[in-house]
Parts: sequence; structure tokens; C-alpha cells
Amino acid sequence: MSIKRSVDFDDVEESRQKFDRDKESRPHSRSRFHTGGPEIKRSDVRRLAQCLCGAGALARECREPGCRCGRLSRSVMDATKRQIEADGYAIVPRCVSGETIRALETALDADQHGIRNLLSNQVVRAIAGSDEVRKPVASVLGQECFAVRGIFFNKNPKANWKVTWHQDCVIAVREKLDIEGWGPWSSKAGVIHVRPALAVLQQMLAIRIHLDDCGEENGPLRVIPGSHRGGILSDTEIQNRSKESAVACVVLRGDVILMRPLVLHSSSPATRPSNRRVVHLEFAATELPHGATWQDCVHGET
Ligand SMILES: O=C(O)CCC(=O)C(=O)O
Repeated sequence: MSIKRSVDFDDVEESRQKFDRDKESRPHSRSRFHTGGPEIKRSDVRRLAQCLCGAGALARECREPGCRCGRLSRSVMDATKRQIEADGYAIVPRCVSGETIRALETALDADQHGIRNLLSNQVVRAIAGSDEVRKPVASVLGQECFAVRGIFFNKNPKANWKVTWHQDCVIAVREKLDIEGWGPWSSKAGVIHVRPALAVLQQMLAIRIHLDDCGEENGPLRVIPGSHRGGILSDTEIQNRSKESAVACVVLRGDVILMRPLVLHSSSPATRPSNRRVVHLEFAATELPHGATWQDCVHGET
């Protein structure tokens, strides 16, 4: 099996190979609505998602005119935070409104299979700074969090890729500096990237906003729960841990996946390819040490 320490869409291997049936058929798939603790069904989400505005509205309705709380319920957010601590990822169903999804669809060209430097797009920038997207991230990183990098992924019939097991170990910075323990340095789409010290990666969180339903047949993200707690893994460690039971993150349009960059993840080619568009935004909550500077910093709107 080939292993890459850090893979982005540039590095994604177009794979026409058949699935490794044995591996793919392992009993790894959990409920779509597992967010930690007892599994949550769609019907429960309605009950749990009572907003905090006091009007008794549901989270979905909180985004409608007339209710200004814009909040997901505390119970959903607490369960999400617990799952991220334990497993390194969590799915938040119906997190992003139809209006936001449509704005992203209009802003991003579905003919492209990947777009880097997404935070230079003004629509994405505004959405990255919106309460709607910041709320679930801030429940884990705190209110000071800000977006630092964005990538658009679109696995589709023309770009039906496979990504081998890896951790996301690089960040985008303004300039190359000589910092002990940081490296290798590289350039991606004209932006300097580096693998920083472990502590920087441990404090980050990515939110993956799904613009399309993504079932088992669409090449979903797969994660190894708990693997983020092992630090930066060697190739051998990745190979060993990738034999553990994985979870296929199947989601619906408007759902988000929150993930620690260090959680081991991969994805297989879709068996029934169609657009699988994801806006992947990475957040941090502190400035970088040793004079390094984030390439981008998108703070909240309020
Ligand atoms: O969306 C995918 O298929 C893979 C994404 C990925 O590997 C990443 O975000 O590092």
C-alpha cells in the first residue's frame, strides 16, 4: 500500500483500479448521524436542536427571518466537542443553510476538481467569517478562532480520485523562515507551505462543508477514529493504524464534517461518480510562534 504523509488534491492519484473489495467491505461504517455518545437519528436532531434564543425554535428555523439567534443547540455542540476530543472528527447534520450552500455553488466552478487558496474568493471569505460556519468550529477552538486556509474538492466522473491514508500536516504561511523543527517547506499554487511543530497542528480544526449528498458510493472521506491522538505518525505507524476499523463519513448536502488535521483520513474512488463538492476550511485560534505568519486570517463578522 502506498502511504503519503500529507496529500492535497494536487497529489491525488487518479485511480482507475477496482476497489480493494476486502478492505472496503470491512464493518467500518457507522450511523450517518453519529455525533458522540448515543447515536443520534435525524428525528432526534430536531428535538436536540432546540435553539437557545428562548423562543423554542429549532436550529434550522433559527436561520430564518424572525429568529436572530443563529445558534445550534448546546447539546448538539457539546456532543460534537466530546466526539472531536475522543475521535478527532464529528458530523454535524444540517449545519449550513440552503442559502449558504447556494452562494458557494454560485461562487465555485463545479467543472474544477480542486481549487486552492479559497480564502481569496470573497464569497468563501464571507462564509468562513459567518456565525453559521464559525459556531461549530468555535465550540471546539473558542471564539477567537479564525480561518487560515481553504480548498475546494470536487470528486466527479472526470476526476474520480483516491487518496491514501494520511494526516494533514502542512499550513500556509507568508514567508519562509529558519525555524527549528519546522519543515519541509514547499510551494503550492504560489503559496509557501510548511510542516510546523506538532503543537500548531494539534490546535487546528477543519470544517468540511458538503455541497452534495455523499453516500458510500460517492467516495466519502474515511477516518480512523482516535488516530489524531498519536501525534505525527511515521509511514509505518500510518500503515499499521490504517488496518484499524475506519468510519465512512456519509453526509447530506448542508451537513459538515469537523476534523482534526491529524486524524488519519483517506478516500476511495466513487463507485457511482457524480459531483461530490466539499469546501474544506481550516481554522486556528492562535498566532504562529517564532515570527511565522499565517498566509490568511479570516476572523468572525462580529
Ligand atoms: O476529499 C477528499 O477526497 C480527500 C481530502 C483530503 O485528503 C484532505 O483534505 O486532506
